[in-house]
Amino acid sequence: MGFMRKKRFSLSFIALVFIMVFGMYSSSQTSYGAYSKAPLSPNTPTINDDKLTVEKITDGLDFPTSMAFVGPNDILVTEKNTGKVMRVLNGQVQAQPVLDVAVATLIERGLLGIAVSPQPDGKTYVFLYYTESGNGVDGSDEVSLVEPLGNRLYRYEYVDGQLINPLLLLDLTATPPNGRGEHNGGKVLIGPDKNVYVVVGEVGAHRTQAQNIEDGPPPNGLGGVLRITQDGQPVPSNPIFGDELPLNLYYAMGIRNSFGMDFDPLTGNLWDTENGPAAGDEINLVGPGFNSGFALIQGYAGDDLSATGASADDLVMLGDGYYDDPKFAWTFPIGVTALKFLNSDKLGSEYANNMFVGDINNGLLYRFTLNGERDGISIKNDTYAGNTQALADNNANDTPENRVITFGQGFGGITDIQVGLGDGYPYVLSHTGSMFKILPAASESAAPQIENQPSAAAAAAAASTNVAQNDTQMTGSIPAVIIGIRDAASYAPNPIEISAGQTITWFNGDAISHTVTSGAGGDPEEGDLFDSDAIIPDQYYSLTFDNPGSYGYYCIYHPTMVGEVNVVSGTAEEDTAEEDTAEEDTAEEDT
Ligand SMILES: [Ca+2]
Ligand SMILES: [Ca+2]
Ligand SMILES: [Ca+2]
Repeated sequence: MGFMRKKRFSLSFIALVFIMVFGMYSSSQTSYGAYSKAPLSPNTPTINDDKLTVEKITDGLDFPTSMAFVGPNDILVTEKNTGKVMRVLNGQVQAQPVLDVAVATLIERGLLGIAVSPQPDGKTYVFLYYTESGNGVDGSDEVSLVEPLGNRLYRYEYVDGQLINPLLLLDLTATPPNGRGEHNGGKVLIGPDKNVYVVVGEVGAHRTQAQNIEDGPPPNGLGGVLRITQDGQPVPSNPIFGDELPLNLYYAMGIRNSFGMDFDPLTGNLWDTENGPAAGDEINLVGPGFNSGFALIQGYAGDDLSATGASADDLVMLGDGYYDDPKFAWTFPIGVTALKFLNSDKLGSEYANNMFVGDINNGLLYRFTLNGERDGISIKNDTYAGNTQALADNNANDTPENRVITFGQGFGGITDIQVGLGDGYPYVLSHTGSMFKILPAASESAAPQIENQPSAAAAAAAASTNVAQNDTQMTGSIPAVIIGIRDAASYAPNPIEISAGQTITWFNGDAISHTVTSGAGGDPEEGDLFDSDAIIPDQYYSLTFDNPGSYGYYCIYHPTMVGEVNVVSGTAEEDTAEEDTAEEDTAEEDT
């Protein structure tokens, strides 16, 4: 999973860097599908509880990654690629940024994390984590190969609507052995102990003892949750893994990458989400000394999803390190992101202190309930609909199981979830630039109307237009259905036999996003002829085939899903011998 704007451009760029500089490393895990993100639903996002509704706060942000409240209806938002901290005040994105830093932007690099900490003396500290540009220019790593300065944590003071007096607290390498700008982590939290917690991934395949490589170099600060004081010092009581820098900064290690963590408001326990490669997205209970198992174990150790044959005994245990299995795992990738406990009962007592989790591939919002001891996840209670029995193993090992834990959908890929200061409602941030709030359907919103927000009537009209577009797409079109991860039975019918000039419309009937992408996984020409990008659940994708031939296709998220379209000469049309043999109908992108 990840954050990339222009998939093909960046991928070819990365490939070039790879060949020039890093030829000794394998690229076998490079699948550009890992960077595809869910679009917004053509209609409004929805919650699977009729008592609740979704209100749009704004759609005026540019790839927002994290947010933090500085007051009621007053939110600071980080933008990944501009390096700007924007202020959303009463639903209005303020014209001038609160801060504008220079960021490296390739793939998952950028301005990634923010945390706010009011001080006893009345000051407000704001902590920012970002990949700092090497030459003061945003995106120079993508455009002109300028090496970033590092993944850095700064402390600022928030004074009169500006962030001033930057103090560098942490300086981690952003240079990836594999040449890709991935796995920089980024979430920042203030703990119940007032210390600063930041999560960082393995930054493009660094391999040290923090990635459980026994004979590897010592940990270099990557691949874990780091904990420091608000002045940037090691926490005095911290020799969890060891007492020398940078080992004494680690609170947890063995983490491939993460886009979400939060403290349980009832117990003070830290929880995180972690991203598997092709399998094994996780939710973890992160105690001091937690070793999540990467790069030897991802998902449940017993499942051996990484096919290493490793057990917990094979991991590198420094100091008081310990291994624990995830408390929940997905066998199929969803691109898990934000994690937040709802520390209010404003949605109803059944949701108080539930854990909410987002994803980037599907635009889904998940809800989890904890067990009585709050040291595990328990999906047995009667507030879930559907087959909870299939989730008694706390393992979503087939896509339909995802429906049980899905709380809402249509948000576009989710990058952050926070609870409103003052109103106690969950706020959801989407890479698409939108911010939403979830609230009781009958309740009046405290936020004032936004001038540039379409009226309810206009929104309804837009929705009906979308329906009409879909109907038009369907007219005269050959219907097909995306079933799920079922090898050659993933798409039905399969193969599809049509005549040149005919259009196929695929409907995604599964619980998660899939794609219709030409070629096959690992094929260097994958996606060259056509690529739907993420088709979210219950949405359509149409494609007209003008030229005869046999076209293999697959899902970039789940390359075992394969299908074929066989196009025979139509009576009405000649083969036009165009270079492109397929023409995409991108109606759903118009919204
Ligand atoms: Ca900037
Ligand atoms: Ca793990
Ligand atoms: Ca299961």
